[in-house]
Amino acid sequence: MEQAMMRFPQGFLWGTATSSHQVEGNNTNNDWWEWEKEPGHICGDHRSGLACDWWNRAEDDFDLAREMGQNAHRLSLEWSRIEPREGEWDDDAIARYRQMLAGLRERGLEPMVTLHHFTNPLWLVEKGGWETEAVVPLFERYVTKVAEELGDLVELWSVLNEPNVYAILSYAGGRWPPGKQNLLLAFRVLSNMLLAHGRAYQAIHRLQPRAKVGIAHAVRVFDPADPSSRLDRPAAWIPDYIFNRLVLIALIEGVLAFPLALNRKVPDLVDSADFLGINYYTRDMVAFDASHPGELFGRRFYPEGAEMSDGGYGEVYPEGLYRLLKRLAAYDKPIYITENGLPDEDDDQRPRFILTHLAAMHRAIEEGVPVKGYFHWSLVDNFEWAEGWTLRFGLIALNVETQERTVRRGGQLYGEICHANAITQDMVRRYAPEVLDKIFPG
Ligand code: IFM
Repeated sequence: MEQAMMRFPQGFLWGTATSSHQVEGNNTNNDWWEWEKEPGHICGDHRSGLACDWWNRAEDDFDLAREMGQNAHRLSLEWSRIEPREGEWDDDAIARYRQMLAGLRERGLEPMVTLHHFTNPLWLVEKGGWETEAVVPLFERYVTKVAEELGDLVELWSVLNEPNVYAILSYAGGRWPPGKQNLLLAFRVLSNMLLAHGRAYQAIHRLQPRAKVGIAHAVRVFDPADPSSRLDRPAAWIPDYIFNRLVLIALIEGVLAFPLALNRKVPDLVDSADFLGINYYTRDMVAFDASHPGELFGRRFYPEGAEMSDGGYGEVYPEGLYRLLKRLAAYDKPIYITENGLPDEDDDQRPRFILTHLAAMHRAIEEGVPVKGYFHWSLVDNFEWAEGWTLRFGLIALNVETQERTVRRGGQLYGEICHANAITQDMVRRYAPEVLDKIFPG
């Protein structure tokens, strides 16, 4: 008897995602490198150091990705390498990126390139970073240079990674450089990033009319603790609006909505996403709480009894991916899942996580949501920002001291799925039999 199968559309992109500072090593010329030096900033005072040594050996991991049957990879370029001093380009760095992108293509991996993933050149920080609109033409100049030099190798651009997360953690939460705690400043930073996105979108299209230019936008589910409560519902609506929707309003309608601005219309931003990339990890329950003004009166927590990933990173909630995809379908844009994954060092959850999230994505696709690709975070364990090396997201485990790699079971499963462009009953039986009935009911 033929076994039941979940097939994915032909030409579907299967990949993983990484970012420059987290994998390259020795990114000494950016704000994170400086930030890491200060005791107390990073868990265990870890440093990114050599990271995964991609500056010297990314190709070894590209080989592993190809062996797993992947046909795409999302990576980011390090602005501080390409433009180490204001207005000066490093030809060797650009050449190395050319080599990496060509290396991906040679292996049949379609690159998706991010131009800003949390780190900034030190010279930019000295000029005020993202706090003033002066950054917008500077970013546009960098993006133009990159598109001129590398555009022949790249068709998919996810210009900014998670501008909402960057603005909040760096300027309101104070946990990331420059460590500020000022919500109004965070909104200003987010506005400037969105303005920069608009200019970058136009600049890339001037040079490459057929390129697909989008974003990697972090989205979360915010559910009211009590759905019937007249206080919990708005308490959950507010973070949904600020975290999820402001960015979408900007990229679709071209409007910086309140509290970013008073509905400022920005022509460069109108319809400035050829696709929507979403980074999905988890959901928050939200209860109204008058004693939490800093969180806009919404106390956030994980549901009791929820399955949590390592270090309390978040609830494992695959249904959230389905729900968000259904919502995003309203924007009528191709969608990529530009990140999805979990920290799970011993890999006891990852196989199940992959299966249940991909099943949720499949359900959305079957119902007509135009999902074109999925990039798991991440290919290999890497430097997890303020959590240092304590959280391990890799399909491949990394021994940071020896640089030795070991493919986890989750990686083996992902490889089988990529090769088959499908999930089979047999895969579920072998990797996570406990969810067989959920994934293939009946
Ligand atoms: O490691 C990060 C990545 O840089 C951005 N998205 C979330 C990942 C896991 O926390």
